[in-house]
Amino acid sequence: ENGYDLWLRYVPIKNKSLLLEYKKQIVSPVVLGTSATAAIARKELSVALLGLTGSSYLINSNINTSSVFIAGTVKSSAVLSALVTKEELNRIGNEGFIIKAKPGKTFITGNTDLAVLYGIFHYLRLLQTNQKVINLNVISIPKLKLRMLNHWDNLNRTVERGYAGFSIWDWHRLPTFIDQRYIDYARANASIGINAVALTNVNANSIILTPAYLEKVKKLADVFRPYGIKVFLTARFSSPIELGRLKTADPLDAIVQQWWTAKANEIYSLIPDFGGFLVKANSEGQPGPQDYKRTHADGANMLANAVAPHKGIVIWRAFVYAAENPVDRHMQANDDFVPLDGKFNSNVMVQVKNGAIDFMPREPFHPLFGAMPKTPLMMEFQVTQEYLGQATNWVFLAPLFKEVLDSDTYAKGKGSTVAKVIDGSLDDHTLTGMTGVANIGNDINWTGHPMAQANWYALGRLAWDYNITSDTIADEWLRMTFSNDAAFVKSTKQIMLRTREIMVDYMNPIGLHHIMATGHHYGPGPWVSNLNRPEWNPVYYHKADSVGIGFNRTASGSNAIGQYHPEARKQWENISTCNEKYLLWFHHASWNHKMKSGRSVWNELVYRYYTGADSVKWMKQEWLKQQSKIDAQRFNDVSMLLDTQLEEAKWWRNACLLYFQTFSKQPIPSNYEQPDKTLDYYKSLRFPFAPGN
Ligand code: BDP
Repeated sequence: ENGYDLWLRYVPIKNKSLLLEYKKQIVSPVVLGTSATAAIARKELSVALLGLTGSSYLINSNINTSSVFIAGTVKSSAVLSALVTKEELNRIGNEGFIIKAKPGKTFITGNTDLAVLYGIFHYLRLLQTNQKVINLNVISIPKLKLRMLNHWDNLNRTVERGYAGFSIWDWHRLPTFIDQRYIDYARANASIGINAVALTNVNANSIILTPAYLEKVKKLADVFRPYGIKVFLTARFSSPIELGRLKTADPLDAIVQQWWTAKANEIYSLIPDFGGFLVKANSEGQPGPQDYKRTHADGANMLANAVAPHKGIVIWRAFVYAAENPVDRHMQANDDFVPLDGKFNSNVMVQVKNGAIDFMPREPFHPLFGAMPKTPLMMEFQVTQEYLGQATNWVFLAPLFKEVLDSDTYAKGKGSTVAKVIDGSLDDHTLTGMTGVANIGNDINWTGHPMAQANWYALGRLAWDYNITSDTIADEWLRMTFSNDAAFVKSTKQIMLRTREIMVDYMNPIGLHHIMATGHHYGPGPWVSNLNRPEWNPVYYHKADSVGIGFNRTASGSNAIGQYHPEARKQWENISTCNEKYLLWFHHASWNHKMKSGRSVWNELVYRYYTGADSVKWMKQEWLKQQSKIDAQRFNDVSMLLDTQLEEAKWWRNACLLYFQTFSKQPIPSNYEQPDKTLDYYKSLRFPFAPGN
């Protein structure tokens, strides 16, 4: 197997008694409805049942006397509407679904055909993961409205921070040629509830807004629509100048406003359900309203006005930092955005990265969560592994996502978690959402590393319901993607659940961050100090010197910690009680500062870097035991990548320790295998064609 089928493989069910049970439950299956979505649901069910049971099923569109498996909207049949209460129907909204089963009867229903499709995917997941389906009483409602992927795909098909080949959007052959891959992509997203995609890079190219490209976008939107997926585009703020030949892109200029209104009307005439614009402005050289001395709110509201008549929204990113903020880049988003709380139009969401720096292996939650109660905030996670080993390292991201979502902002007292900020419940917002920067490319297995598919899957599952545990997500995904073999699932799940901590240990232990190499971000570069802007240099972040290491962000330092609510701060502000996972994030600790383990900071770093790298050996050993359990191709792919991962873990370990040792002046204790190369060797490494740059 090459991985193309993702978690939708539908292989024969081996457990004979379960198979018998399933066959009894599924007789003369019916999926009611005449829409394209209902037709997709029928097709999915027939493909899945053939694969899973080995028998071919005709999926009816009408109920007959032998039908015991009935799916459809409540409006489509009295049998279904009798099953649910008015209250339930109100509660489930447009996308939630209900599944009820008792021996010999199964019903799947909701208010829309899309909800029914989601219900069918849920039901198929139960079969794929070999669960009992005789008695079911499921009500499943998405916790977030927008469950999104952001593709950082360029029009020339390179993918910024993409490690799985080139973009799956074949702009050259669109609009006429519809690649089967678009359909398979939409289907995979629908299976996990993803309902929105931004097709283009946030570092936007205005060409996407030209008529020729909008025709292409329309075709993609047409493919995605029956799968419940809305299309968004990234809007380059200077487009009125570049495309409209205007002299300015000032958001308060009436001609500029008219230009955007006309552009929005043009887009909606082609794509009536267009989602709206995603915007990166005044960040890393991108144009924006500040170029005209206007605020982010001025910029966002201008675009929001243009899409509002069509019910579109604007997603405005809070990832901003400028060279003029020398003290601490950590603070700039709050400095810029908190004063704007309450100034954004009602169809604007502000999209915030999970942490204040940049998708590091571990960051404390972003202080904007809990600081803008009047503004709906959208979560931005990075599914593509820019800073987490790119396409060679196996890391399961659900634990990272959940760590952030479960963090308590204390904005309205204990229990004001980040999850409650983004689901709108804390501050009473109806626009809610979560996005992941996609890890998808045209590699045959979609995501480069076969195990990285799990991160796409996890993003979708958690956007639907952030209460699902990492364990459950890994379990489901492994069973569907590889095998239901109990021993395989148990061992491989154990690996998955540990991967993130292992990676933190060999890359960024005890709160280190942003110490990667320049540009491509591949591998370690803690020594880098020669880049133009101070906050691009790793030395700015670790601040190692003869006394110690770490960034003092407490009141005696940059006081970035002051951007958090006092109760939240408590876990970090005192060096002797600080949660050690974040020690060097918030403190400049002396080399001899004593950790809870009894080790000094230096010895703790040594211990973590070595334990992390050694744990990759353990991952490999455990993986090798799975050889007989799965197909040879994917087994071998993962084995080879684990060899690379081990080499890279040692590289991180040796390079970082040798470099930090020049400040600590302390030895790597002799019981550890000593680095076999010099610091100069690590510094001399160059990767001119590293991907994703
Ligand atoms: C950084 C990436 C850069 C992105 C930027 C962003 O290195 O390629 O453009 O974030 O999110 O992580 O805008």
